Amino acid sequence: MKIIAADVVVASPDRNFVTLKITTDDGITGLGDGTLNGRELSVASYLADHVVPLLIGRDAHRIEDTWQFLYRSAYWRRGPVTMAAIAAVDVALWDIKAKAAGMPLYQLLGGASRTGIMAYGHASGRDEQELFDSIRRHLELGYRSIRVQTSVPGINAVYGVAAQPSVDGKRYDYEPAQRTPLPAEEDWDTRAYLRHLPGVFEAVRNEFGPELPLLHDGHHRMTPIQAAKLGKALEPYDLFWLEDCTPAENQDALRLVRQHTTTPLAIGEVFNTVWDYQTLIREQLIDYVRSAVTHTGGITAMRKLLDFAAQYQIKSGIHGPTDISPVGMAAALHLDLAIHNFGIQEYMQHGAATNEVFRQSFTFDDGYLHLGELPGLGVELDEQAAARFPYQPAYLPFNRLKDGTVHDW
Ligand code: KDG
Ligand code: MG
Repeated sequence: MKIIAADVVVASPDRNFVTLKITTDDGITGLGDGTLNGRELSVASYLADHVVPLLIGRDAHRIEDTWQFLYRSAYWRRGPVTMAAIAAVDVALWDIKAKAAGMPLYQLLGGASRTGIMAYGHASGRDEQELFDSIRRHLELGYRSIRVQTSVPGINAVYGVAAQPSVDGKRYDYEPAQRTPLPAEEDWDTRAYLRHLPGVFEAVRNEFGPELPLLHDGHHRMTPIQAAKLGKALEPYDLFWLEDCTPAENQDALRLVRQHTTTPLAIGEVFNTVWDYQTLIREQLIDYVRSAVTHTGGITAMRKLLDFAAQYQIKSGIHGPTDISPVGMAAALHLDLAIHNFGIQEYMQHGAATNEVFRQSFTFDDGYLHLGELPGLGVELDEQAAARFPYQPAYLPFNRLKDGTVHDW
């Protein structure tokens, strides 16, 4: 089965997405997601200028060989742009192989290990009342596990709070990228955040009881000792996880956090290979792997990463914000269903325009996502609809401290 065409489709329904469509000589097509928030065109160029010419004429069935060829033959390894491009090819080839087999993709990964995929949603509020209302709304929507993000007195714009006004006036849910010519500037004060957050979780536990799984994203803003302090302070509220408590380019940093707290730790949405986790997994410094299929070299690489994690009782928590397209989301769900060490799946719902461009077949009910039985990934791209939403420049925001110093966002 030879690859005869590979087309890069960049579309911006509610936000920018980069999609690769591979076509084979027997008429089967496959889709892959290569969206990298705020840097979409770099992946589009990497694919169109450097990868597509290499794909034409290759055997579409040789997924592992194609992965190794793209990873090793570039000489320049790793990095988010490269790994998103490889992911787009890899997922499209798995889609094709599963369609050729006439099976949903998870069947080729070993079949279902569970009946549904537990998902968490994002509740947030500028104050307690708004946060409680948001949690109730998410429970009504069917979520049974909830991420809690809150405004902090003294900080104007905090990551993850949907109701905060956005500079472009077009924010939906908490989507952080904004269609502005320059990145929006936000402010940050770690000590104010550390003082405020434990009280918020105490109030949420008092209101919603002990059973509801609660998650929180620290979004890389603390030093290791600050993260350790927060983990300890949150222990009475029994979090499902504390995510990205400190930037983890330096994996050793997590050793310090781990020594001080039993709050479960999740990390890795900005990582792109198994090497980023080498110390974290081998020394059991984390509990959940947060990588996205889209940013980590696709299903082929994620399967190996999660199998490595499984040996250390570390589970999956695959990244699933709105900047992962429905194609990348479906790829995550097929893995979630098949692997043994599944933990939880992040699920932010896409907007109406995105769902018009990408026809997805998975469903969500009573806290669980379900894949249908369609062959392949189960997602179709409507290219005519996509053409109505041309690319629009958009940036993630960045942070400054009160004294003007640039801080992690
Ligand atoms: O593009 C950046 C987002 O994907 C990120 O801010 C989302 O932290 C995130 C999460 O946990 O979903
Ligand atoms: Mg996160």
